[in-house]
Amino acid sequence: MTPTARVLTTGWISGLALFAMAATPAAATTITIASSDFDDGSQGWTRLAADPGISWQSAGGNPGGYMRYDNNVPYGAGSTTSIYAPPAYLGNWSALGVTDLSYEANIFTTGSVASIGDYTVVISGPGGAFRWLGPAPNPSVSWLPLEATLVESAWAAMSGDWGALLEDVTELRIEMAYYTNYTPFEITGIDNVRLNASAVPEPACSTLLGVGFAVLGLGGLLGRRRSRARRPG
Ligand SMILES: [Ca+2]
Repeated sequence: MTPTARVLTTGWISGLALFAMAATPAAATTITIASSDFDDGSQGWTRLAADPGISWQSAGGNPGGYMRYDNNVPYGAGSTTSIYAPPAYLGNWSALGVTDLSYEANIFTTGSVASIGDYTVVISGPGGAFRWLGPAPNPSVSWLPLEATLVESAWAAMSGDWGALLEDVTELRIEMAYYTNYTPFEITGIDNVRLNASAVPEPACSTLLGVGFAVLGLGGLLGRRRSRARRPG
């Protein structure tokens, strides 16, 4: 191979590497860290012993199974009327790039309403505890989509520091009672919980692709050199 041909080959390799880098989209994409459709069970979500009114139901969700809260079942001391997330939802939310927690809530019956609360999510850990300030309950929409966006202004501090909390979220609970009421009591449901994050593609990926092309090109050059060396003469 002549020196000119070698320069041309190197230029071709560099061009491919540049093309690979330029072709990689820089925009963030949404990924789901954890999700629960409750179609085959409670899928790791738990409740306190003080909340026997919370149960998994195999049908009546959106669609399929869902988690149900029936306030007609007497609750015990320390009740939080909440479902608690399995470990897949927990961890360093800062490093994971968590953007929001979304779920669907249904109020099958409000019961006789004495006072009205909010849709509520609570996250806590060694760094503190914050409560999502959700909207007022809406019993007119079946399976209302809700989104607890992970910006500090959408949450109220119960203790600690927002940044410190997000580095180690050890508990996530979604409250299922929205009213203070008297008999008959409220019956509600939750389905389709998702913890979403933003994934920015690593530049290292496209760089590696470029290096890969370069290595392939170098391999080709060496191969041609060797085959030429074997020729007699
Ligand atoms: Ca479901």
